[in-house]
Amino acid sequence: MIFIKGSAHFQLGLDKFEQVENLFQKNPNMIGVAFVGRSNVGKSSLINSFYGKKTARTSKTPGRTREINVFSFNLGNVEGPDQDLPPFFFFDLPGYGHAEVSKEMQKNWNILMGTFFEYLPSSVAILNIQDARHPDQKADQDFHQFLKGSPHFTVLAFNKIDKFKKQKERAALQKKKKELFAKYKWVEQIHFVSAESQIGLPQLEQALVSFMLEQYQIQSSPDFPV
Ligand SMILES: Nc1nc2c(ncn2[C@@H]2O[C@H](COP(=O)(O)OP(=O)(O)OP(=O)(O)O)[C@@H](O)[C@H]2O)c(=O)[nH]1
Ligand SMILES: [Mg+2]
Repeated sequence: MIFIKGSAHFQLGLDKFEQVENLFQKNPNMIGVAFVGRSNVGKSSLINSFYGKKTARTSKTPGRTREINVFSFNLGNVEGPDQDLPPFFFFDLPGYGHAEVSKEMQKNWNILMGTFFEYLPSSVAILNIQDARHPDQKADQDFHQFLKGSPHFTVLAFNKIDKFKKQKERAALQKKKKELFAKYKWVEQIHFVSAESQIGLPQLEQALVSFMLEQYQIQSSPDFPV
């Protein structure tokens, strides 16, 4: 079995759309996962939980991540990183739908994100994270309308599932899962997770690892244009 191994290395932070354009034009074959969702849903916490230590900065204050942070990491087995595989990438995105930011910041965010998704290689999956207690908020719906027709492999994760103490709450979320699958046809999988208690993380990790290895195989094929 292949896992996300060792530590992640912070590569760079992007806060200008020209930097985003430049990165993807120079590296059109980057393989990885973009973590995107409303502010405070736990995007940075989930990245950290894959490494068992602090990599991405997290905070109680929504809007902590203000730029696109790029991390590289290795895949490997229990013995350690597989040196034959290339580095893979996680993109920690600033949260969307944050009401308290200024008009100017919102405009910058729109341009930055617009450029990001326009240039994002199809070898990068989109992991949309939502708060399990408040799924499918207006900002999430807007994001999915924006995503519609995108060629990217898209997965939805409901985070903070540890906050659910009652069976009734879990049942309601199961119902929501069905509803959202029907509504957002481009979503391939829905996971219930907790960055805090680690529930569901091995399954989510394997889904992301499978996607990344598949992309690596596609790019290693002799038919792949270089
Ligand atoms: N109970 C619980 N709290 C969580 C979980 N994941 C994250 N949190 C908390 O939620 C808060 C926000 O987490 P972040 O990881 O900073 O959220 P983010 O989505 O990166 O936020 P922005 O960078 O502002 O967009 C922190 O106080 C975390 O400790 C979880 O699974 N369960
Ligand atoms: Mg963050």
